[in-house]
Amino acid sequence: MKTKKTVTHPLIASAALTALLLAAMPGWAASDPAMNPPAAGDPSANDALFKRLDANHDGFVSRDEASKQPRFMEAFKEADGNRDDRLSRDEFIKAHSIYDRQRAASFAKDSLVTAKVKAALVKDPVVSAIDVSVETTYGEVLLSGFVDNAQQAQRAREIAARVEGVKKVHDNIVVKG
Ligand SMILES: [Ca+2]
Ligand SMILES: [Ca+2]
Repeated sequence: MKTKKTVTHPLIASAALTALLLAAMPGWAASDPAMNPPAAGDPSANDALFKRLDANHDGFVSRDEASKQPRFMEAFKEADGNRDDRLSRDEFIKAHSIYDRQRAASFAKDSLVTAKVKAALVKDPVVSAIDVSVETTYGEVLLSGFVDNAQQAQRAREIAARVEGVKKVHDNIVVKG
């Protein structure tokens, strides 16, 4: 697959591609407030998240309302003590702290996966010399950067996919024209 001449301004092309990719994968938008909610330890932060999720302002966060927060449902179920499928203010405090704990555990796992993928890429003779950056979110790896040919990109994807803990590989690698 040739990309020659289509990429006249690699940086612009890359930015456009990144924007496209972010649109396709909302989970990757690091600046999205839903992905970076305030921490549970701070009561006013807990209040702010509650207000944001309680869309109909009835003083409860319903299952439907909670689904607006990515990966919140596990904490929702655990914190819904009276099993009425909605979180009261008190239940929400518990849910928020469970959610924070899970996020912290995921971040730790993700940094480990990132380190392992980088190490695997460095060891490979085909891709060691190229500049590919690695980001991991909930076990999903995003590779980005520039390579000289499609084989290098393919190889980087294969190596990343084989690393333990990698659930999925997203490819944002641009083949230089
Ligand atoms: Ca509500
Ligand atoms: Ca409840």
